[in-house]
Amino acid sequence: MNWTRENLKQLIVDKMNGSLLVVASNREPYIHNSGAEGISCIVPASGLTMALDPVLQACGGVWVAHGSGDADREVVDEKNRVMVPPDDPKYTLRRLWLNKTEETGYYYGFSNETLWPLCHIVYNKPKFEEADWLHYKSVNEKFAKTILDEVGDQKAFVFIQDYHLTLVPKLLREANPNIKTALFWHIPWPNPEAFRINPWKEEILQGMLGADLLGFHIQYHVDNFLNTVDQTLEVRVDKIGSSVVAGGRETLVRPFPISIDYEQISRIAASVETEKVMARLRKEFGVKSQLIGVGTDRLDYTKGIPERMIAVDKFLEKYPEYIGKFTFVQAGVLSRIHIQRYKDLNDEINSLVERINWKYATDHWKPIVLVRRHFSPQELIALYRLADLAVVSSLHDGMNLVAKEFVAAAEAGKGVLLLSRFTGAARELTESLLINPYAPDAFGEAIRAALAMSPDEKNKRLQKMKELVAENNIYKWAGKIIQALLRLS
Ligand code: GDG
Repeated sequence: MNWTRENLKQLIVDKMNGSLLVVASNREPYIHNSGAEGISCIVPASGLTMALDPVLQACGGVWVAHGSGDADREVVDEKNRVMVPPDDPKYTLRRLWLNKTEETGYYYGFSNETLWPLCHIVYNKPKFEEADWLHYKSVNEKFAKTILDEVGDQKAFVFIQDYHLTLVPKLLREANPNIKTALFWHIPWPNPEAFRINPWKEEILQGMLGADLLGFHIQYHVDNFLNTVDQTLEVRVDKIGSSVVAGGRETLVRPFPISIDYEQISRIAASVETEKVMARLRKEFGVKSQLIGVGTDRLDYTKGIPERMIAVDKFLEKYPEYIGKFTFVQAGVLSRIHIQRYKDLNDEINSLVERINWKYATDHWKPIVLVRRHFSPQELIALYRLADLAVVSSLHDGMNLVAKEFVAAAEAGKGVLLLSRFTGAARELTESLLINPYAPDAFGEAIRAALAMSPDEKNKRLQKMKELVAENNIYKWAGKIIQALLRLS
């Protein structure tokens, strides 16, 4: 079956029998901010939003999330609801509010200084502060209450996102056992040895096991999760059936590799408008060189951005004939900047870029252009389209959507993907140049290999990956999860 927005919609209309679909996530899919020209609305840079917004647009329903924009309160009704997308309303966004203390403890603290480093094995020690944990618990309760309010006495499926909301499935089950819930884990699940240091591991696992279905990107994360549960809780783990049985209830645990809207991205990529945006971006970046490398990420220490800069240095050192001919454009939106580790990363990237640019720059050229601003989806596509190579060098990543977006957008015969082996995407995109970001010399060689590759070889590799991503698109991901959830009801 070829999954499209249309047949996903059909599946939901046919099978949901009037049940409500609720998505819950920390981050909202649309943020309203006020500026000099009044209120504007942006789509935040997150894999999750890129993935789920098309799904809700296709099927309607409610998205419950933290309202984080400074004009968010101004556009909602008395129940904190607003219809989105603003220019073509398709579904309800229900916002909930967090005060500064809650946000600090739950979001910056427990979610991003505890669970994020705990699950990404990148040698950054997690923090375990009891005060953060208490805020995390109370914010999870707030989410559960808001979801229950939206559901009322309707039949509902609730699709919960990620590590911010691990306690919500159990809270929903206790309050309303008729609701069917799935939780999708967007980041890696580490091995039991890594997870066992978490002082609240039992409560987190029990919270998650309140769901009927737990999804991870790849089988490896499923196996790690089942092993973690096996070693932590007194429950029955069925490794063959891939489920956990506790208190007479079963939670299925399955891999669902997330993806992108291939069709939409490739259509925008081939448009005349994108060509104009490409020319504008070249000008903005001041890039005159023939060959362009591109990286686009949230500035996060898991994404291997310094490692990428060092690889560019190694490459130019070994192949000086590319001096003046190759420019690497790193686009990165600042992320989680209230956390010291992220500030340090930002400083580290600045000083690396400064050092490398000083080493090689000529009067009219520098090797690395760092652009720290938010790009529109079309600008991102234009950026991919400009690239002779794109680098995804995560030290550890659940999936990595940038890799798949690049595959969809890139020009066949021109673009080459360098992809870290430590991403979920590496399991599917095997025609990329797989790299180990921890090995700078070999990484530098891979840049050279990409640039020296024949157009024919580039074309073959990219076409194979395009076919794969076109088939395994975001609608398939959502459709498979929803089908699995519906089968349980
Ligand atoms: C988590 C997991 C998993 C980036 N800059 C801009 C922008 N982006 C978009 C990209 C892409 C998304 O943000 C980033 O997605 P990733 O998947 O690469 O990474 P995370 O944000 O860490 O996502 C990850 C994902 O969840 C989904 O499950 O793949 O492993 O860590 O879509 O294009 N978007 C816009 N402007 C930017 O400047 N509009």
